Amino acid sequence: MSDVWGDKEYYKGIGKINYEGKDSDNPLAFRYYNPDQVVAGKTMREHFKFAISYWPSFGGNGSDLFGQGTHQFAWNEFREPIQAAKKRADAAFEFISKMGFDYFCFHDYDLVQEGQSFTQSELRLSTMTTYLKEKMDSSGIKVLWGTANCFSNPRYMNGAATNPDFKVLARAAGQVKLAMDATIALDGENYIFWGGREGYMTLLNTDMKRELDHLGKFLAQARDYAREQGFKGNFLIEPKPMEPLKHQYDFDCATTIGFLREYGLEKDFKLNIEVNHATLAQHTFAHELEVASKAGMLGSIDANRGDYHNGWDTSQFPNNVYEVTEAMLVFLKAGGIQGGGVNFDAKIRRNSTDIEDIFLAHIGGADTFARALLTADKIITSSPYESLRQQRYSSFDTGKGKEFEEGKLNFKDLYAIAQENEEIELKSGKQELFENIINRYL
Ligand code: XUL
Ligand code: CO
Repeated sequence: MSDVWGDKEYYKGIGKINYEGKDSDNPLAFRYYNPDQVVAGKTMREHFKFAISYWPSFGGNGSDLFGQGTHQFAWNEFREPIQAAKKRADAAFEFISKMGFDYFCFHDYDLVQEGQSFTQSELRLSTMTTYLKEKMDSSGIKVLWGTANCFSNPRYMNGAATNPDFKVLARAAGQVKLAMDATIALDGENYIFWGGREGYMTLLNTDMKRELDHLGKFLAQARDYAREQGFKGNFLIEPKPMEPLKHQYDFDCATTIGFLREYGLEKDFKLNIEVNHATLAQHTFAHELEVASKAGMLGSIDANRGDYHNGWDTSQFPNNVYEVTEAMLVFLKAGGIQGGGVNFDAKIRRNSTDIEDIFLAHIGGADTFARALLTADKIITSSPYESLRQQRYSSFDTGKGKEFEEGKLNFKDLYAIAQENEEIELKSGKQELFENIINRYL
């Protein structure tokens, strides 16, 4: 094991996290996430493909706008960029192995600090790609997705692919090329675009049509480049309505699907849905999954949660079993996610300063998803939920309703039916019954 971790064990005293069942009192054990347990025809491991996010778990130190870092972890103490990156990778691989997860996700400059020049960044990335490849080979840990951070550097303050300055757009393209090269070299299964600065603060200085046309072209060229390099995975867009910008172009799933179709990208691109982004868009997580699933674009999930009393992205670990169960109903009915997995894009709180806190956080998140999956499966297989839902639409299963669905009636036919002027009986939507079914199976 120690060759996977490097020469130092960072999480001393914490061993492999195992499934111990719901009656276990051990806080460092899974109580619901049993990787090899089969639910609806697949193991939990296959359903979820749980991934660790490099950036919230190994990128920050707990600092916020009001105070300096509180996470004094040993791998954070190195200053020379390559050495720091290697120590961080050692800690990350030790953590992922101990969690028993199979995947991680990264931004280019999570792996190593961006260089002073483009060429220096390219060199640093390639050094780290080689280092990670060895660790992946010896541990069996894989890349769920890679991406480029085209939002932190000041050059992207007015956007990356939607920047009004062509030089910035070209620089972003160069950066995305390198991030794609790294993802492909590490056999990454998907490539993500989160348009952190793709949007605007005020329309007064913005040509929206031109910006969106540029974004459409940029994404098409990026796709063509990666396909030429043999990349077979999904390209995924991660919608978010606001923060950092006032208006982000990928507001929510529906908006993003419209954009992808307008620019002819719908065959290669799917969606990566993040729970807290859904909340910020005033949607439920389940709603966003349903919109994506209906369009055949349910590609991946960024798992976290927001705080209903705050209006910003708090990225806490998932813990609301009721809500995740609603989401797992959509997930199971869609036959799971296509190509992606469940990536914990969540961070421990600033005052969670113990070495074990990051384990507790991921255990809680995995158990929430597992418990919700088990509940959703029971609801689908043993409750009247599915038949009650179908029954609501039964007037379209026979007679004139069926003819309408089959396109055999026109608007005048509907008028004629209306003229028959039959008394229409009120039919209850039974919302409370549906809600009670979820609680009963929790
Ligand atoms: C930001 C966010 C990103 C993306 C990847 O809110 O979710 O971390 O997941 O760029
Ligand atoms: Co995310």
